[in-house]
Amino acid sequence: MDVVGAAAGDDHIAPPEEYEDIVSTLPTAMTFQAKLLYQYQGGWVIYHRIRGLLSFQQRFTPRSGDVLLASPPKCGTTWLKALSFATMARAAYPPNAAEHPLLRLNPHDCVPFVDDLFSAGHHDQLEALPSPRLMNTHMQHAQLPPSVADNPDCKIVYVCREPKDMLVSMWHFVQNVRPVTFSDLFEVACEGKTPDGPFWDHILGYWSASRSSPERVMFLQYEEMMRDPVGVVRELARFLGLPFSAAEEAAGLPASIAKLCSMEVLKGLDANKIGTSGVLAKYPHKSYFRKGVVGDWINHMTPETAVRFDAIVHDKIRGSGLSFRSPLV
Ligand code: PAP
Repeated sequence: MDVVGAAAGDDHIAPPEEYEDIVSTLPTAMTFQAKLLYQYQGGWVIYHRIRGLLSFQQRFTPRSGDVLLASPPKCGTTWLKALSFATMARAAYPPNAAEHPLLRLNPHDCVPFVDDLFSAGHHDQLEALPSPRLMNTHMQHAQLPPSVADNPDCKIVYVCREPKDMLVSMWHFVQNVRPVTFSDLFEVACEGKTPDGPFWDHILGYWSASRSSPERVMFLQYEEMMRDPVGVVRELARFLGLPFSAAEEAAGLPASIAKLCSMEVLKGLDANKIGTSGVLAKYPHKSYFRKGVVGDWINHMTPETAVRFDAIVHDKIRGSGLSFRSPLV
C-alpha cells in the first residue's frame, strides 16, 4: 500500500479506443445531464468508464493481500477510504502522527480508483504499488472478474447507504459539474439508470456475496458507521486480518483513527478545502465533504416522493434479509 501522488492524472485524458466490437453492441440509455450509459452485465456504466471496466476485467492481476473497497457512488467511499487507509497504514503512520498522509492529502489521493485508472490507461500505477494494495471501485459485484470476486486472497469492503440520502448526496455532487433538477435525477434513479446502477442490484450483489463469503466480503452501511465509528474501525481491522493489539487498544488507536477520519477533522483540513483530484475528470476536494448526516433527504423530498422511492427500494430488496435504517422512516 502506498500513497498515490496528488498530481496523478491529467485533465481530459481520452479513454483508450479499445473494445469497440463489444461497446458498439451494448444497450444504451441517457441519465441526468444527458450522459450516456452502457448496459453491461446488468449494470449501467457511464460512457467514459465502459472501456476501463472491460480493460480491468481483462488486465487486472490480483495480488495476495489486495483490498478492494466497493460502493455505489455517494455512499461513504471517501470516508471508507480514509478509515481503511489509516487502519492499514497505522504501523507506518500512527493516527496521531503530525505527518500523517491524511493531514495533507485528500483520501481519494491515498487510495486509487481503479475504474478511472483503467479508463485512462493508467493502470500501470497499480503495478507500482507495494503490497498489500488498497484500491476502490464503483463496479457492480457481477462485473468483477472471477479472479477478484472468487479470490480467497483478496478482500472486499463494501459500503452502501440509505438510498434516499444517497440520492440527495448525488444531486448535490452533480451540481459541481452541471445543474440538474432533483426531480430529473429522481426519475432516472427510479428506473435504476444512475451511473453504476441500478443501485439496488449494486447493493444486492455485494450483500449476497457477503452472506455467502463473510470472510472475504465485509458489508457496511453508512448509518452504522455514523452510529459507531470506533466499533466499525475495530471490525474493519479484524476483517482485514490486522486486529488491534491490547497495546494498541490501550493507546486508544481505534478511537484515534475514527477521529482522524471524522467529517469534523477531514473537512477542516486545507488538503480537503482546496485542490482537485481525479484521473478522468477533476472534482474539487471540498465536494466530497458536504454535510455527512443521516436523514438529509427530508430537506429535499416530499413525503409522497419519499414513499414512492421507499416502495421501489422495498420491492427490490424484498426477501434479501437486507434493510435500511434511517431514524426518520
Ligand atoms: P464518491 O462516491 O464521489 O466518492 P462518497 O464519498 O461516497 O462520494 O459520498 C460522499 C458523501 O459522504 C457526502 O455525503 P452528503 O452529501 O450527504 O454530505 C459526504 O459529506 C459524506 N462524507 C465524506 N466524508 C465523510 C466523513 N468523514 N464522515 C461522514 N460522512 C462523510
